[in-house]
Amino acid sequence: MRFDVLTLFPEIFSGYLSQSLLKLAIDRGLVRVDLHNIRDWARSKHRNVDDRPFGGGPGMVLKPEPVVECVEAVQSQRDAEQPPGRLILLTPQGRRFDQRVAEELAQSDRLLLLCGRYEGFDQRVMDLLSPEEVSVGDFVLNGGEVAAMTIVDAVVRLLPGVLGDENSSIEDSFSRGNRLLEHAQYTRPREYRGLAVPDVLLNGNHPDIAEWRRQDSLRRTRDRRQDLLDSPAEEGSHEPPDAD
Ligand code: 6GU
Repeated sequence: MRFDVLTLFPEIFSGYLSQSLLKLAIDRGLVRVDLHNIRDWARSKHRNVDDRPFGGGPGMVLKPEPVVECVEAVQSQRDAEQPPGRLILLTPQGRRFDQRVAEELAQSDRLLLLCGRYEGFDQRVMDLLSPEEVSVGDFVLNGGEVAAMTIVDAVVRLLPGVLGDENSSIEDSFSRGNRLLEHAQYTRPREYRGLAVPDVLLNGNHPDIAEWRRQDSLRRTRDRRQDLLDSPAEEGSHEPPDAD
């Protein structure tokens, strides 16, 4: 899968790309991430990419020309038979990103992630390019870069071969097949500062362990995220366990 990240601050991604699971996936040829600096498409001598809003008001607006031309140039980097990829614009005005959206995006061969800054994009960027607008939550970030990293991170771990089998993402919380929060986990020592690991996890009785974990997941979900239990089951997902 190929990601193209269009941003005024490609350096923000550099550390992330050279670390972690993503680095492994890139090295193994499963993922490619290309960074593009929108400023490279600025025309003026001073390479301005933003300007004051018509009508007045605080902050600066990203000019349409460098953004549109950067997107078009990146979209044209492909073989004739390849589709141009899904264009996603990161904005707090967008469709809310969640695990379902991550699973949907993971089906794509190529995503272009367009990161904004300042007070946003000139409306003609959206009018001309018709991007899908995506938000990572109901709060305001200083720019789309952290949101784009969030999306890359969540999507990459869903790609076949990226996680080892032992860390399969299929049972992750919030995925189509699981609307429960994760159960508690313990490791050694068996007792720490007077807190003991539950006996059931120590006796090797795997049906009992599975049942304890199921109940713990359900208990946590009820306490913390009742909304996950209230929302109707999705096509193809398992029913939540009985609430007893
Ligand atoms: Cl995608 N961008 C910005 N700037 N703020 C956000 C966001 C995106 N999602 C939530 N807040």
